[in-house]
Amino acid sequence: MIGKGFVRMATILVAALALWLAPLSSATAFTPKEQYNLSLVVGPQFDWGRGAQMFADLVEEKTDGRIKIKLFYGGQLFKGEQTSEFQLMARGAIDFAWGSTINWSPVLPELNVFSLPFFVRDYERLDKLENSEVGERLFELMEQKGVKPLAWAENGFRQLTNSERQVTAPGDVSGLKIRVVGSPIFVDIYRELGADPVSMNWGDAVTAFSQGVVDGQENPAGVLVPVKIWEHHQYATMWNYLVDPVVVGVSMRLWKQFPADIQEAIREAAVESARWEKAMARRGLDDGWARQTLREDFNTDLEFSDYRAYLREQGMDVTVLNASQRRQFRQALQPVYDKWVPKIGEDLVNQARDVMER
Ligand code: X2X
Repeated sequence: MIGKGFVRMATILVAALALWLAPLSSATAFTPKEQYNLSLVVGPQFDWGRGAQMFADLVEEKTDGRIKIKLFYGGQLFKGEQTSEFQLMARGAIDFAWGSTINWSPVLPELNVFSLPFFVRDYERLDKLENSEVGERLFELMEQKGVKPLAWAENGFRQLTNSERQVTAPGDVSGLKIRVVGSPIFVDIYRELGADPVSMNWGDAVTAFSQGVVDGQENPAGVLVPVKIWEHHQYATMWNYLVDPVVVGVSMRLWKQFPADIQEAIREAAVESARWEKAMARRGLDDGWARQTLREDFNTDLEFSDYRAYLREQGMDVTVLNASQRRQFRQALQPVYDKWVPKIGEDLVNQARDVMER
């Protein structure tokens, strides 16, 4: 039998030890690094880059200067190899990123649900998808693989530009040499249309446009303007053929080290900056939400307020495809569905279809 005196003594000892350790543990549990890095494929003049800067500023403000984030543009942190961004984050070599789902899709094939051609048709359906159980499931998959996603931002619906001719039907793409991102579904899409797709990292792509190594490329309006695509390509086909969301993410290893109040501040900063950046990326391309949000919620000074009009003012020949023209392309691309739906997961694709049509 253990005596009462012993129990009392042991209790006092444990309590004393706990008191002694308590201040120590809260003081040493979290000391921020002097600076955290944030990875970006593009530069500071893109909506995407400006959104990331707003995020960094808001994080610093909301954490009273404890968390400072420095932006690394143009793929510096992944040495230009954009499809390696996700894994570098998972390993903790990259702290934060505003990462394109296309660039992360080689690690997470489910993200190709956004790259199925003519699947996500408009902003309304995209928002439904991101805010649904499909969006949640994609976020869970990212977490499981080592990246904590905080908000959906946007590169945008991708449009085709080229220097040879206006594209309105599948046959028009045939024979064009097109720069595509290093994600295999893009190669399949352009092969199926009879084009000659060349995978290139973004940094090399810009050089390739200026040297005329390729006839065309595909990117959202928010990328076409800062690279002055009209200097290389006269024709733009606005066909919203697939969409490229951007995820504001943080390395899971790092996320777990942050105390709850810092996590909350970072999450709020991500949601707010992503909302602003989405509105920037959608200027003149949606039903009016974008411009209204920029004006009323953010009081943003805009250099221009309509992407399509701006491209036309630069002398581009811009064609917006109608529903029946888009349907022709969709039909021509059925083999891409046959190959890619099983890789993405048939149940996920069906769930996405249901969510978008709700
Ligand atoms: O490389 C591209 O085309 C870009 C900038 O849009 C992406 O990072 C997916």
